[in-house]
Order: sequence, then C-alpha cells, then structure tokens
Amino acid sequence: MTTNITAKQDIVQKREQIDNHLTTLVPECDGHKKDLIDAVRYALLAPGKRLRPIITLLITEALGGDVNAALSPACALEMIHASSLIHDDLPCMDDDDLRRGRPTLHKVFPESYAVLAGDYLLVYAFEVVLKENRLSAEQKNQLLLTLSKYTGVQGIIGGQIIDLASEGKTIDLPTLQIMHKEKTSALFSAALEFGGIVANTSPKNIELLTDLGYNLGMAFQIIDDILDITETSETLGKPANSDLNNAKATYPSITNLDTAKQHAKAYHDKALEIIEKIPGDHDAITYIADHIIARHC
Ligand code: GRG
Repeated sequence: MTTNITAKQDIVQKREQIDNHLTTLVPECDGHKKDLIDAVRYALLAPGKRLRPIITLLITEALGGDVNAALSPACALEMIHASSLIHDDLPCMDDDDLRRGRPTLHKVFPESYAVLAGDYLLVYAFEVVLKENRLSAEQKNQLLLTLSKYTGVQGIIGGQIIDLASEGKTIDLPTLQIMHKEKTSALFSAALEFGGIVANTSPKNIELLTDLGYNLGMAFQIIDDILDITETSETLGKPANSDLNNAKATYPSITNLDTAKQHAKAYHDKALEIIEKIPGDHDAITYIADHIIARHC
C-alpha cells in the first residue's frame, strides 16, 4: 500500500511537470496566429491523463537517465497523441462531439482550424525534440526515427486506415489486433523507447521496452473498447457507445465481453512479466500497468 501511495504521488508530480512544460512550449500569442494557437492550446492543454509522457519520464528515471532531458521528448509524444485525437474527432473521421470532458475542437473553432491545429502539433513535436540541448545528435536521431516510425503507416496513421476501412464490416481477430497494435500500442512503445534512448540503455533493453509497450497498449485498448459500452459519456469524458454508433470493429464486438476481459488480463500479465526483466525501480510503472487494467475512464 505504501508503495502504491508513493507511486501515485510520483505520477501526480510528473503529470504536473508535463502540464507545466506543455504550457510553456505553446505560449499564448497575439496577432494573426492567435486563433490557431488558442485552438492548439484548447486541445493540447485539456485535461488528458498524460499517460504516454508520464511513462517516458518514469522509465527514464528507472534506467538512470536524465529526467529533465526527457521532458521535451515526452511532451512531443503528447503533442502527437493530441494531434491524432483532434483529427480522429473530425467529421470526416469519427465525427465526435466530446473529448476530455469538453466539446471537441471542431465544435468550438472552425473545422479548418482543427485540421491545422492537428497538423501544427504533428510537426511541432519534431521541432521540440530537435531543440532539446541536453541530448546528443545521435539520441535526437534515434528519437525522431522512433517518432516517425510509430506515427506513420506502421503506427497510428496505419492503424487509423484499418479502423476506417473496417467500419460496418466484419473483420477477424488478427486484423483487429494489428489495428490495436498500430493505433494504440505504437505510442506506448514509443513512450518506453524514448525513455530507453534518453537513458542510453542497451539494444536488448530497448527490445524489452518495445514489447512492454505492445502489451500495455493492447491491454489499454481492449479496456477502452469495453468501457465504450459499459460506462457513461460523463465518466468517460467522450461519447459512450461511440464505437457501436460508428459500427466500429472492437474487441467485444468481434469476441464477447468475457473473452475481451480475458485477453486484456493476458496482455497485462505479460506486461508485468516484462517489467520484472527491466533494470531499476518498477513500482510506478507497475502501478500504471495495474491502473490500465482496472481503470474506469
Ligand atoms: C495526425 C498523428 C495523426 C494521426 C492521424 C486520426 C488518426 C490518424 C489516428 C487516430 C488514432 C487514435 C485516436 C487512437 C486511439 C488511441 C486511444 C486509445 C486514445 C485515448 O487515449 P487516452 O485515454 O486519452 O490516453 P487522454 O485524453 O487521456 O489523453
């Protein structure tokens, strides 16, 4: 219990650090760009869980790396994530009205601003990594390659294409698993690999981190699919039954609720197994893995 309380405090403190740094990275401005920057800040600074950047900071620390040097890359990941959420909610994609407990960006600003705000966050993320002076040129190269790989056709963009192409269709479980791997696990693997790169860890540890991200992301996405049908819009902060209404392929729709829960538990157990093999203090990362499986929002 004491361990859990300490881990929770550590996570709360890191979330605050990330929120403060994000605010500094996208300052308010006047003039012609004001409305665009206001739109970016509306989406980026909205109360998200900040799971991915928190994971980067925790794993950097566990591996003995410089957490201050990891802060900007961690925020870059949150920018990519926010960019994908903005675009995911657009009328041409899921056409959702609620995100992080607030109206979606295109409901508050013109749709064109939402497109550009997402575009801006996507490119600005790369600039933020490049400008981190505490990192070597080799580390920045590795971080940017990782970022491109997990954002591109074998990452969230690739996963989104499977998602859109599957609407209203029956797909098999292996296809759904590839979609989840690309749409969701990709950024979890990126978050963990980022920590490994900042801490200059071994290629063997990077492989473990990639695999840990895969398993955490799969468990996270299956629980997300389950919560979509079991929770209310109020607790979720986004529309409940959105997958059902958009005829999306999900774990419970392709299997059933019990099988979905069993698979989520199997991915979670595998994640815990991998965590034990990674050097350093595991309390906070184990706490996150447990939270992922037990979460209600
Ligand atoms: C512009 C990079 C970019 C991609 C375009 C739209 C798109 C392609 C991809 C969508 C990917 C997507 C929305 C995946 C879902 C991932 C997921 C489970 C999101 C919810 O994550 P949480 O619960 O959200 O961590 P918060 O709000 O807490 O940050």
